[in-house]
Amino acid sequence: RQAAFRTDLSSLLDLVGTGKESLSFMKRRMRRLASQWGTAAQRLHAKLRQRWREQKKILVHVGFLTEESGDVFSPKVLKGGPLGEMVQWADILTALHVLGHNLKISMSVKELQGFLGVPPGRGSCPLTGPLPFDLIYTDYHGMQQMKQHMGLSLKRHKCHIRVIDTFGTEPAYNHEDYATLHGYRTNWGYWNLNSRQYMTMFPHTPDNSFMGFVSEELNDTEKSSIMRNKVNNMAVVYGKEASMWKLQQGKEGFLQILHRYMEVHGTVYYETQRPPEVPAYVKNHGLLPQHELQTLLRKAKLFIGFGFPYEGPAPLEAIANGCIYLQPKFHPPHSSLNHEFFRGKPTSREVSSQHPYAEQYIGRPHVMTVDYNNSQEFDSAIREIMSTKVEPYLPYEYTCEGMLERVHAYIEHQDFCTPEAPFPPANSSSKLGLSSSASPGPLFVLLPNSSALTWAPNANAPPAWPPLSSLRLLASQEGQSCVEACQRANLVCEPALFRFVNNREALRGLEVQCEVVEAEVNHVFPAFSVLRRECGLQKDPLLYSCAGLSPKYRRLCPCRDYRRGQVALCRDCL
Ligand code: U2F
Repeated sequence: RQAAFRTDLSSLLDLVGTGKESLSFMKRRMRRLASQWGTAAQRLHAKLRQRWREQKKILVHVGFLTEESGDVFSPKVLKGGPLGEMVQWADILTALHVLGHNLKISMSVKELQGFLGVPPGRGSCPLTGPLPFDLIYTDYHGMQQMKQHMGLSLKRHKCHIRVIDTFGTEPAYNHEDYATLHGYRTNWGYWNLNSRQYMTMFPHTPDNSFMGFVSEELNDTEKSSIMRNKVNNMAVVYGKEASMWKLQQGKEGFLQILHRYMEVHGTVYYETQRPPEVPAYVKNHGLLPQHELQTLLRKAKLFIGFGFPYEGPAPLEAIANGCIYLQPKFHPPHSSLNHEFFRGKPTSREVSSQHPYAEQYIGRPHVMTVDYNNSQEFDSAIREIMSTKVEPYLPYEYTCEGMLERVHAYIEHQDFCTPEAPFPPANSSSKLGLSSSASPGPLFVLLPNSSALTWAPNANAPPAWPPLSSLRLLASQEGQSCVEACQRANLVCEPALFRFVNNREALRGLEVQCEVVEAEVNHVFPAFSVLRRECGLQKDPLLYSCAGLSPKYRRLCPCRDYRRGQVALCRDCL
């Protein structure tokens, strides 16, 4: 069956169910954004020009909202607890519905068992027949539940699973044996998935797929009205829970400086009295419903973060409503090695500020990232913000159309069930060699004015997504990851293309001197050591890692181009 775009959300709203604050929050959000989704659907429909899209059977099992996982989120919805995850799930559900797929939603283990057709009880009766779904979207809690209740059949079906994973999982942590041997085991598990099956909230490591969420998009009339009505000395603090305000105490600090120039507003949850962490001069509105927060942001000039929460949706909403987002730079960066919040998360990613996406992908004039301990720097940032005019801005990838486009592309092109052929094929490498006269053409061609090598696909290359035409091969510096090496060249690391550069031809193309070439299970391979003239290829495709780095090695990096405002997709990816 063909999938037809849907512009009406009523059947989705019926599916979501009732009885919990989290569900009501998600439904309010769906209703509020319904017309934006409708417009986005029409635009994408026109862009895809009647392309055939198969209607997929999709199960969405929201593990963290099940009673069986303790559901700590729902009771906190109206009390300042995390809402980012609910924002994202609401948007994922809406995107899948709008794209026209056949959706089932489960929020309890019982429903999960019902949909999968496994008898109630634990693991004893695994699913015997085929999986009744093409795709299952879940989270880490859901994975655990499926393991308990599907038994061994989970292994057979896991290529159909997508794990929504806010902060991301790096390959070294995902690979069970490797994690166990090398100290990368965490409580979140080591599921041996293809790392692209983990889908994140922001484009963190490209080893994972960037799923994202949406923010409201404004038309030109709304934008100019917002710009006319901005109050230059009005600031809103990022922090709906009183504990987030503690971060500014003790340092006689930046809040005082801010207060010298601006009227400070907050949306901190409270029961009866003002929380002691919130100074008396702050105008606290209490936790607001999303649409009222938007109204407040439309007036405010500054949205200011204190360092926590990390990487939430609110800064994007603020920037989309014409605020400048001011945030602390982290020196040294926070990570699972040095910060409680990230400890035990399956990633070594270094978080350079409260919101690295805002810092790196948006930047000035919309985002200012400064050292809060330097009062002079802070002071001048505030004054600059008050005198700078900015337009509301929303990166395309966070619009409804951008999210639909990306999710559509993943559903069409990501296939983790068909085994990928190694390349070059085991017995034909001599035919494909650079120097071979029998070769239909060189595998790698030097790009003019660049140190990158570009792939000249030849007849023997198997199809890939992203397509080979997007591949640029780079060598990183020692101690540099492929994430960074590609970024430096205005490209992005593409794990799906590692298999094309994990070979001697690639080393030869880069004119690497290798005395030995060995294949090993090591998450920084393919790589080479200049000093020791040693070259290493990757033995286990599950360990292809953009994030990996080692001071001893320069890495072979499969980089690719990307669309402006849609980093998940290359130019020819749609
Ligand atoms: C992040 O979770 P948070 O929920 O703390 O993220 P925020 O950016 O604060 O806000 C999420 C939503 O809360 C809404 C706002 C955002 O869409 O519109 N909101 C509101 O409705 N009323 C208000 O008064 C204030 C905000 C992140 F998303 C999670 O993944 C992390 O677990 C968490 C911890 O780092 O941070």
